[in-house]
Order: sequence, then structure tokens, then C-alpha cells
Amino acid sequence: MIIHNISVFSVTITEEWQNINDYDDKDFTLYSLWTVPGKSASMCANMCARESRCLSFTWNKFELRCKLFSKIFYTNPQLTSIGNMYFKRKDYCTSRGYIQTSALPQLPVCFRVFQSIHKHAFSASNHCQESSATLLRILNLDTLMFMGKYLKEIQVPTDVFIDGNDTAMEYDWKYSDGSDVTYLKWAPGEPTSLLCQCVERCLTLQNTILSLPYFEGMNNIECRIPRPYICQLHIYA
Ligand SMILES: [Ca+2]
Repeated sequence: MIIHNISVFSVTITEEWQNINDYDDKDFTLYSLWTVPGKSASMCANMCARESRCLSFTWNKFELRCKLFSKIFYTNPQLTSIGNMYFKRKDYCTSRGYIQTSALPQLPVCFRVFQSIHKHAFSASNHCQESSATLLRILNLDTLMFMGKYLKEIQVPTDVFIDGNDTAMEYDWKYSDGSDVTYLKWAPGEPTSLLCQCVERCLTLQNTILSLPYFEGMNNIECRIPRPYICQLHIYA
């Protein structure tokens, strides 16, 4: 893969060229914001920089057109499109105060732990949404293990809220937008509410047991008790 640097007028767009001659932007239609004529990559960059939803774009040097997208793509170049140069916003995750994992092994995760501010589950979810984020959605074992290790490193002393609740129907876990939770990896003995004899309808990463550092998976827990929480920006596709 040949990576070139290219100068664009906007400082918020990465000058990154990802083997673009082979890039097929038809794969990205789902996240397309709009398609407009553009005489240069710089013109596209300036349009993208003025639109907060725009995270990346392609410029087709033969058709002289810009396609703007609401995601940053991690995909393999295809052989079906000629002349597309792909650009993405530079360090978008970290510039927002978030942390970007490496690919895990699919897409990176852009997350931020709010450790000192404790909120109850729905207030935490609202706080994430103020930044166009959601509570963290863990989609696979790699992400779960990464987050467990990270929470240990920063010494979070209690369970932390992630996205998911079964408030509508017990054991029918939904994300905050109402869609199905697709991956659940319970800590041993969970989900249960035997210890607290209470109603536990919100999802956490279990981080301590009897005040001892511990990590083994997810826990259902009371929604109304303020806790640390993790937000996630869904910027990769
Ligand atoms: Ca529980």
C-alpha cells in the first residue's frame, strides 16, 4: 500500500492517502452525507471541515467530485473504483478527549471513562449523548478484555456503567436506542440480584467484588446508584 501525504487547506483533515486508486466508495453509501462537484481534494476538505458530521471524504480525480461521509472507514481497498482519494479527519477521537484503541481486531473503539463524576445509568447515558456519543457498547471478547485491563490500570474502584438495560422486559437487553444488545459476557454467577435483593436492570463491567479488584465480565446492577461510566463515539465503520 502506498501512503502519500497531501496538503489541504483545512487543518482538521488528515493529509492521508490510503492507496486511494483502488478505493471503492460505493461501499460507504450507508454513511454518505452528500455528493458534490469538486475540482480538488482541497475543495472537498474545506466542505467537510465546515460540517461537523463529516468525518471523511473521497475525491474522485477523474469525475471531479467529492463524497462526504459521517464515518471513518477501516476497510480493505477494492479493485472496482478508480481515481478515488480518501481523506479522514486527523486524530478525531483523541482531539475530543477520547481514547482510541488499536483495532480489536476489527474496528478500533473510541471511548472515554468518566471516573470522578458518578451518575446513575440514564443520566450517564444522557451525558454521553450530549457529545453525540452513547454509553460504551461491547461487541466482542477482544473489546471486553481490553476494557477490563484498562479499568484495572486506571484503578477504577467500582463497577462502571456501559450501554444496556432490560427495563422494558427482564433479561431482554437493549441498548439506549432500543436496539438489541448483541454481545453479553457475564461475570461468574451473573446476571443475578441475590446479593443485593434489589432490582438490577442496568449493565456494568464488573470491576470489584467485596472491594477487591476483579474483572471477569458484565454484571446487572441497580440503575439508580451513581457510578463511573464509559462513553463511546461511534465514528468508525
Ligand atoms: Ca448483578
